[in-house]
Amino acid sequence: MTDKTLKDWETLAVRELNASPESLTWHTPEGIDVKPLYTREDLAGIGHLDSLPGFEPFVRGPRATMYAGRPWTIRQYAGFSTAEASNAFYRRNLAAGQQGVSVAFDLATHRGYDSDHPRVVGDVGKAGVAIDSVEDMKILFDGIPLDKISVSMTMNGAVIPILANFIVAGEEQGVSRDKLSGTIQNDILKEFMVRNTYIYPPEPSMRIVADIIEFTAKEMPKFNSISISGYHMQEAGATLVQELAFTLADGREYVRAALAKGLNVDDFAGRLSFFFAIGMNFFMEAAKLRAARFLWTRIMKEFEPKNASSLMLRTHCQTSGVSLAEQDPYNNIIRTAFEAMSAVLGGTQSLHTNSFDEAMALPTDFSARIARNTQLILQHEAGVTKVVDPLAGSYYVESLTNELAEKAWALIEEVEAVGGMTKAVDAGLPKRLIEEAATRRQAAVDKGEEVIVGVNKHRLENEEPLDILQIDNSAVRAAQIRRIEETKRRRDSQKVKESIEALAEVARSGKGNLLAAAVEAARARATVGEISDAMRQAFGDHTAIPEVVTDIYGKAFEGDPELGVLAGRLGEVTKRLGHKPKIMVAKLGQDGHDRGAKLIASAFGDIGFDVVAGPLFQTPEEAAELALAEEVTVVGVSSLAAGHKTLMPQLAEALKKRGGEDIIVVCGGVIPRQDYQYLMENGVSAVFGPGTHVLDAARALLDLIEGKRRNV
Ligand code: MLC
Ligand code: 5AD
Repeated sequence: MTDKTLKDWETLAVRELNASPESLTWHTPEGIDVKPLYTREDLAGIGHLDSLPGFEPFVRGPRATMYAGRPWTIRQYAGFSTAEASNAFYRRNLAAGQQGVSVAFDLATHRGYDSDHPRVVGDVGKAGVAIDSVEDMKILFDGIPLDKISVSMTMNGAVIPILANFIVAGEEQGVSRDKLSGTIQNDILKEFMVRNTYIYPPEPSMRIVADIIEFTAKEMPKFNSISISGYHMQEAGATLVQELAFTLADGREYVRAALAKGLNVDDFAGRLSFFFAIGMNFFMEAAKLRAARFLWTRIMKEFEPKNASSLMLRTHCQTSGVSLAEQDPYNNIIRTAFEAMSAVLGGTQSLHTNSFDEAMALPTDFSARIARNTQLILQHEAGVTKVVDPLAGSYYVESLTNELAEKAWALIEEVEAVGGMTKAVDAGLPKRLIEEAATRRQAAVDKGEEVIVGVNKHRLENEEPLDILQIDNSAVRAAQIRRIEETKRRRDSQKVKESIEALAEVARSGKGNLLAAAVEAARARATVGEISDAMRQAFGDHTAIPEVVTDIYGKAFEGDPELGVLAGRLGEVTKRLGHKPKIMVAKLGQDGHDRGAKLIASAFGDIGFDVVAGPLFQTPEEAAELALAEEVTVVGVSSLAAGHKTLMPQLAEALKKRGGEDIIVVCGGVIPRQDYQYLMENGVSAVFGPGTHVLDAARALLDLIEGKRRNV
């Protein structure tokens, strides 16, 4: 008991600070004002406080006993090179304590291209494993019993051929589809918003989602039909409120799509699952998961389900890739451990912890071991599994849970007001809000308002080189092409033709289930590319028009002397050239991660450059042609999927061939230092790694344009 009041505390605080305690309030990007002190008074009016785990609204967790009964699944996302190499990696990791499998496919597969397609030369086996047919899928799961180990597959664009291949690989392993447990991502709306591995336009894409929900509801009772993902929104720069709201609004849209197929809500809702990012805002991230469960119950109630499981939000979490730095990379181990703890305190069902080499390359055995052990130590040593929802009752966390829920609900209502998520996505609403938030955040980091240790504070003078995983994509591609040829030689081409035609008819007519038809084609050894093309003919391709937000970065730096100096130099260069220097921000190959590209385009525009935002998925030749047509001074390529060593020299060559050797070529993104030399020797004038200050990049570009640093 205490006789002190909040007023007493305030008086004491003023004495300590010589200022009002309100001056300590942290104004978060979510628009939440975090006070330095929370008390019982902050709990007034919060409705969920006395709820129990396992019961609605599930704030305290979907299961009654949570980790005390069964800990979360340690499910590390991985995939690289060939099916053989990835299979061996999975088996090593499972033997060392990993509990579930999660497959990362390469970008060629994501976008429905076989490894022999000319558009994917730089992508095969790079950011994930290359899968062209059932033959690859069988190798991928060789020795992994699909009736015992649950498998998540992150696939959205080419979701039909991949899930079909998985079902057939199970069959041929002796596991019937009703025994397959796992999850398919199958969340296309967020692809149009942020992740960009779509293939078809929104409408047929939504049909694909609904067909998969229908098929799994009827035939795969243990399989989660969708993983409704906010992860990529946060990676693209969304605030936690945006991540929460848009993800749940997406979920609502998928429920409506499934109901429109004539399904009964209780036949599928229990197998909808979620996926969130867990960044560095420790308490807010834990609160976010609690708020997500609360809101999902509210949303699902509208559909009047009978089963409690239909109201329950179950989720996977991944620690945040974008929170990790290239500089002083061992700091990333610490960041990831805090994020993992936050996910666990929030009550996640399954978790991936990132590896510390994240900002440079895919994990090695060593970095994967540390990432996995972070979770094993949490499960076995930290005591966090013993008690359900240990943060409950915390004035701060309960208050945050409530505030996040309220703010997210307001945004969900905004989405409803424009007619739901498909319409909102069509209108570009969420994408714009996320890109604005991302640009604001970058400005805050560049200004040092947001501290990243080792990047904008306490930076090391000398960075030690790091051993990273290197993948020889031309060798992988050659091996894949050999297997495609062999598979095509051995298969019954009549059967392939018939099954592909049948699939195309299901696509065209709108009658029948796409996945059911694709299973027949996959069994006949039709390839991922052939199955995707059969649907492409009926559905067409989706093409996004690149749009760039303005006046956010520039505003944040308004009156800043550095920006003034740059603007002055830019003015001189403009006079000398007779026009503003024009930069084309390009994306090559199937790499759709465009946060960095959008940021640069937006910030450079604000600084005063003339900016052309190139479209996604260009070949080097297409990019060169556009650069010449636009008469640009500089082409800046943003590369996040490791295609740079193949694609950058090809771009330089393509420019030269067309008489554009004067155009300066630079690149930035996830590029390991080991590759800088190679790039500089092959036509690239400067490389900007992760953590580059945007104004530094602008300064370096002006140097290059003024001829000071050409080909250093
Ligand atoms: C759980 N169970 C319990 C229990 N807790 N039983 C008794 N007591 C308890 N306390 C039961 C569950 O009911 C379930 O059985 C079984 O144990 C497994 O538990 P789970 O909680 O369902 O875990 P899991 O199988 O791991 O499923 C988690 C999930 C799922 C529902 C979130 O969708 C999933 O694994 N998602 C992973 C998604 C993923 O890895 N994505 C990677 C994206 S990477 P039953 O019988 O009820 O099922 C990415 C990056 C990129 O996207 O961009 O490339
Ligand atoms: N292997 C392991 N992790 C991967 N990620 C992406 N691709 C792979 C892969 N092939 C992780 C990174 C990235 C996030 C989207 O997923 O952490 O930031």
